[in-house]
Amino acid sequence: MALRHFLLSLLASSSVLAADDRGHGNQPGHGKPNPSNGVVYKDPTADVESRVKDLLSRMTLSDKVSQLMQGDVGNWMNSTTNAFNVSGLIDSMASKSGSFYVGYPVPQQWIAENVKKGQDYLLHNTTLGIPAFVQSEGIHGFLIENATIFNSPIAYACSFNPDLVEKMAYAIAQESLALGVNQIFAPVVDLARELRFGRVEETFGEDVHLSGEMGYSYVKGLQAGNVSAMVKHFAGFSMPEQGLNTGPVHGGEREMRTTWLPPFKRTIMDGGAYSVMSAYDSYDGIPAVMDHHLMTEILREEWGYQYFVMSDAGGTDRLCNAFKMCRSDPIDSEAVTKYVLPAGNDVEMGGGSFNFKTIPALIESKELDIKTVDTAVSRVLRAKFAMGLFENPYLAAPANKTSKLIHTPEHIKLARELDAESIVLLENNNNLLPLKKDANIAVIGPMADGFMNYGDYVVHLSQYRGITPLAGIQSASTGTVTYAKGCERWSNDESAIPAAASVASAADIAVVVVGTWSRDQNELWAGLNATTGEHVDVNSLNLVGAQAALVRAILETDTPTVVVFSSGKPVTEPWISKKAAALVQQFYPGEEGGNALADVLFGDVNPSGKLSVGIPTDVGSLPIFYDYLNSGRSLEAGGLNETTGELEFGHQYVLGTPVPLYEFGYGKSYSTFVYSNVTLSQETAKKGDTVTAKVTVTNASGRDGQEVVQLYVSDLIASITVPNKVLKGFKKVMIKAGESLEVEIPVKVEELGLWNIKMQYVVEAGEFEINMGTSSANLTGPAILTVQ
Ligand SMILES: *[C@@H]1O[C@H](CO)[C@@H](O)[C@H](O)[C@H]1NC(C)=O
Ligand SMILES: *[C@@H]1O[C@H](CO)[C@@H](O)[C@H](O)[C@H]1NC(C)=O
Ligand SMILES: *[C@@H]1O[C@H](CO)[C@@H](O)[C@H](O)[C@H]1NC(C)=O
Ligand SMILES: *[C@@H]1O[C@H](CO)[C@@H](O)[C@H](O)[C@H]1NC(C)=O
Ligand SMILES: *[C@@H]1O[C@H](CO)[C@@H](O)[C@H](O)[C@H]1NC(C)=O
Ligand SMILES: *[C@@H]1O[C@H](CO)[C@@H](O)[C@H](O)[C@H]1NC(C)=O
Ligand SMILES: *[C@@H]1O[C@H](CO)[C@@H](O)[C@H](O)[C@H]1NC(C)=O
Ligand SMILES: *[C@@H]1O[C@H](CO)[C@@H](O)[C@H](O)[C@H]1NC(C)=O
Ligand SMILES: *[C@@H]1O[C@H](CO)[C@@H](O)[C@H](O)[C@H]1NC(C)=O
Ligand SMILES: *[C@@H]1O[C@H](CO)[C@@H](O)[C@H](O)[C@H]1NC(C)=O
Ligand SMILES: CC(=O)N[C@H]1CO[C@H](CO)[C@@H](O)[C@@H]1O
Repeated sequence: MALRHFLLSLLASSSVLAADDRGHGNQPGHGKPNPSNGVVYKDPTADVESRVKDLLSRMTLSDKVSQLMQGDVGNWMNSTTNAFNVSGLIDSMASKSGSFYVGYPVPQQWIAENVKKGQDYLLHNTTLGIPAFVQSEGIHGFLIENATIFNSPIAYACSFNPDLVEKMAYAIAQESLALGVNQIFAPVVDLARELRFGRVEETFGEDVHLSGEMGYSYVKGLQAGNVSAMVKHFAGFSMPEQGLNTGPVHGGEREMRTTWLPPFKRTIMDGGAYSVMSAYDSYDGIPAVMDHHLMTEILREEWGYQYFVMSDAGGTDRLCNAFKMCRSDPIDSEAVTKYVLPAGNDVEMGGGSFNFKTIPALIESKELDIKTVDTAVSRVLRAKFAMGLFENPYLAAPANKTSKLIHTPEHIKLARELDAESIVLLENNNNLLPLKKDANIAVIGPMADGFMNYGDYVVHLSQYRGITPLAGIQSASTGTVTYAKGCERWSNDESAIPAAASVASAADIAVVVVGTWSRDQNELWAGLNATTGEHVDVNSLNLVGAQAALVRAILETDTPTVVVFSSGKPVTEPWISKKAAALVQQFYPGEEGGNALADVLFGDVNPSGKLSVGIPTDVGSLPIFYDYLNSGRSLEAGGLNETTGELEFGHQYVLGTPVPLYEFGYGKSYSTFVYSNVTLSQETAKKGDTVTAKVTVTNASGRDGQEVVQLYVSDLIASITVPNKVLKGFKKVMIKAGESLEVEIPVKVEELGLWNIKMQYVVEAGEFEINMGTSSANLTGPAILTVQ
């Protein structure tokens, strides 16, 4: 066996022969998969490392390279006719058999059938029978027609409910697996720290801790359902220069370690994720896809991550065509491979030049060490063995069972529950909300009807399926519900506004739904208008087109008005906060969004969402995250005096404020929660201790409600500049009307550290302030913890 392996490697490593010999081990074979008799890698009782080693020793160089490039079901499935192209299958599997992508907007069974054809071929028609990762998207629902669409990550992060997120991910796994998909490109644990960036909606918001908890829960849920997670985008991706997609990110090692990496570490290491996707950007001048320090020194050597990293679509080519680090016309594939593979990016996604095809030539010319290739391949195989893919490669359900697995009543119910818990009540003057069911309601606005305002990463034509705000309100109301669009979301045309105002005037209550919009995975790239989503960045956070005029006109009627922001990121129209009777933030909904909104508006659900991202008064105040470093956010605000109409000049800013209009963690309830002071289980502690902080929360209202109790820590004196405060724990609790609850949140002292001037992680002795409360700016305390 060793000799055969040696000879085959020699053959495959000759660049001339390699072309003819591509995929030797994956060439059509004859016969069934070998029973495991004596073959270690086929023996499920053997340990993973032995199986990896054994299999690797049997692989030719081209077998190995084939594990490192992503294939695509489009090579054997015609996505308009479902015609099977057998030579396309054989061809594709010869060079790209480790994984293949199936995120096409086609009928469900086309995917199931063609996944089966791919896995069948690998198992029965190749010598080694290595099953593939079958990959698709799923940040808020599996990307296939009629699968359950949950609300966007920026939204469900507002639920502060990790249990529901875990259930959602488990549901996504069940729906994916029903068609044989075993790997999903999610979760996204980038942080929304640059709100102009189009992909804010794909994140869990601005906060390090919340993002880590959401990512962790997502991975736990997905992988419990036997689908592997691919955590993205590693790392530091989402604060691009000028907010422009894939633009350079500025920052240093300390910021990387303090802010960007902790959510990844929590999600990847504690969550046990089987794969990671590298990011498109460069951070401090180093493209993530070739960042040896990040992917090898930190991810592998410091954290101990055992599995693989895959580039994003076309991400490797960017070294030449975006970063100008190699010749781009034609792409210098050898240069790309030499940058990427030794740095620790093991697998190349499609969408680019498949630069890894040059691996054999680079081995031959000794520019690349075979050990580097073996390491990368081992990581891929390790993930496959660890998740049980060899034992259970056919995960798809029979066609006549998929409807019991996909878009089930339980999943639809979960989507509604999660959505309702994610809605954030921003204002509720004179307790206008909840509305009476028999009120006559005028529903107004372009986001209220006619399409579903989903965020990006939904399958083509999804917008026509789901419960709109109008439909949700209609089905909950016992009164008369009228509707006027008022304007198109993309238009300046104000001509329909007066008619909408008349409709509002005739009703008891007006509900105006305005905001931003994105597009599905096809339309987004087809040049259609949108204001958020991947590669859709803005330099203003104001309402677009005639929407602001529409809101103004409705607010000028005598009808009490609820404004709903249906959006993928904060909208900055502070005047609406002052003038509207109530203001509700519903970040991009799921398919039950209209019902969830109605649940909250009519009080069937008491709102409990808290902002996963702060809302500034204006785009000019960015960044708006609450955990700014000490010395930040000096305040001497100026602005328009609303009483006198005069300008009042300040300095920070001259005519504005750096303070968010609504801070991270903010959100009202129909209940009123009163916090007692904070106590600690111990007031002095050592590094290894876990201290429990306790606060009593009283529901001083006649209505049961859920509250997200938040705990923030401030390091009072530190050897470097640290954040003024950071969220270190939260707990969502139900408190019955009139009752009090003692809420305990553990704080691990080892998590109170910082990256010191020598770039070492240390917990410094001294005093830490612990505050608990209802938002990042409304806290009780402090309790002082002295770390010895
Ligand atoms: C799919 O089939 C149609 C109809 O035969 C053909 O026009 C189209 O080019 C095919 N698509 C691909 C990607 O081969
Ligand atoms: C089938 O696949 C082969 C090999 O990839 C390709 O050359 C051919 O154009 C494909 N045929 C069709 C009809 O798409
Ligand atoms: C999706 O749902 C629609 C409407 O219920 C139905 O017409 C269509 O056949 C479904 N498609 C699949 C693939 O289930
Ligand atoms: C795979 O092998 C079987 C026989 O074992 C054969 O019938 C089948 O045609 C092969 N499939 C392909 C795509 O070559
Ligand atoms: C996951 O796979 C294991 C092992 O094959 C199996 O026992 C379990 O039932 C599977 N769970 C789901 C949800 O598919
Ligand atoms: C489902 O299909 C399988 C064949 O794939 C068949 O044996 C089974 O009886 C079918 N079940 C139902 C409920 O139709
Ligand atoms: C925006 O896109 C829609 C299609 O979704 C189109 O009907 C409309 O004309 C476009 N408007 C502008 C101004 O681009
Ligand atoms: C606005 O001006 C009035 C009258 O000078 C003053 O009493 C009030 O404090 C000002 N308001 C603010 C917010 O500065
Ligand atoms: C702080 O939150 C409580 C509810 O817990 C609320 O009653 C109070 O008005 C808030 N204070 C401020 C300044 O927002
Ligand atoms: C905190 O609460 C305890 C128990 O209710 C009380 O004894 C103590 O005085 C409170 N401390 C402060 C500073 O309010
Ligand atoms: C209806 C009800 O239970 N109301 C109670 C709400 O909570 C306050 C404060 O604890 C009590 O005083 C009310 O009786």
